[in-house]
Amino acid sequence: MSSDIINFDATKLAMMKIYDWHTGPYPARVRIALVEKNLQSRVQFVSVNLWKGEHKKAEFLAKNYSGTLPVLEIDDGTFIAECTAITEYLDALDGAPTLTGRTPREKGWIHMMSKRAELELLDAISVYFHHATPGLGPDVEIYQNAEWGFRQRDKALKGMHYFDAILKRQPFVAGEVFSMADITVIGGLIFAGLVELPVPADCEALQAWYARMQERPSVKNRVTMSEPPEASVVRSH
Ligand code: GTS
Repeated sequence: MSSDIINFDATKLAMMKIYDWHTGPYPARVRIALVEKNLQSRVQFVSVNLWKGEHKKAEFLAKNYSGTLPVLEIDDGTFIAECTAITEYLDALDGAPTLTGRTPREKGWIHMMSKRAELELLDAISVYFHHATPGLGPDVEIYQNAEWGFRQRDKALKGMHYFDAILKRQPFVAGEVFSMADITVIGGLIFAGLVELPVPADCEALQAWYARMQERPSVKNRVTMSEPPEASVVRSH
């Protein structure tokens, strides 16, 4: 271990900003990563109201072309979007990555499992939400294709069975240790809860793993750590 890592002092890091929506499953992934890395004191959250479509306004699109949350702003003015990219950035800050792998093999495997969790679970549920339910409302959902949405819901249910099979044989999604891949599956199950898509009863390993994940402070406190004061009364996605 290099002396730089031993001497790493998070309080010396310049403050970062995270454009966030406190109940959103994707921004939750970054908040979980922040707490796992003990970097939460270095971040100021800026709330972008998804329900009012603030993420589709020109001012926000200038920060993230894709019009999605979360976005990380670092002190040189760079905006980093995409949960995976933000997590990789945060994990690299102390030179001692714990979430995205240390060796080339670990890095490749964790990235693959996280991407798979997006493709087979989280993104599929997001498509279901935006296409086959009222989503964020008519002002934001300008194109909907319900058939596509229901197909993605079914894909997500299949994805839950895939991750159940993985978790039957190992404690965490990418193997023996907690990683970004677990965070992505957690995001998927948070979104599943919001759209009332329960984990099937026969996915016992996935259910048991999720119950264990909820005990981690990073997961437990993910909403309250960034919610704007007016939001604590009514909590909705
Ligand atoms: N691939 C992106 C990532 O990984 O960051 C997806 C981000 C994403 O879809 N974020 C949601 C969003 O901005 C936030 S939330 O659904 O979790 O609250 N959705 C708004 C929209 O209109 O797509």
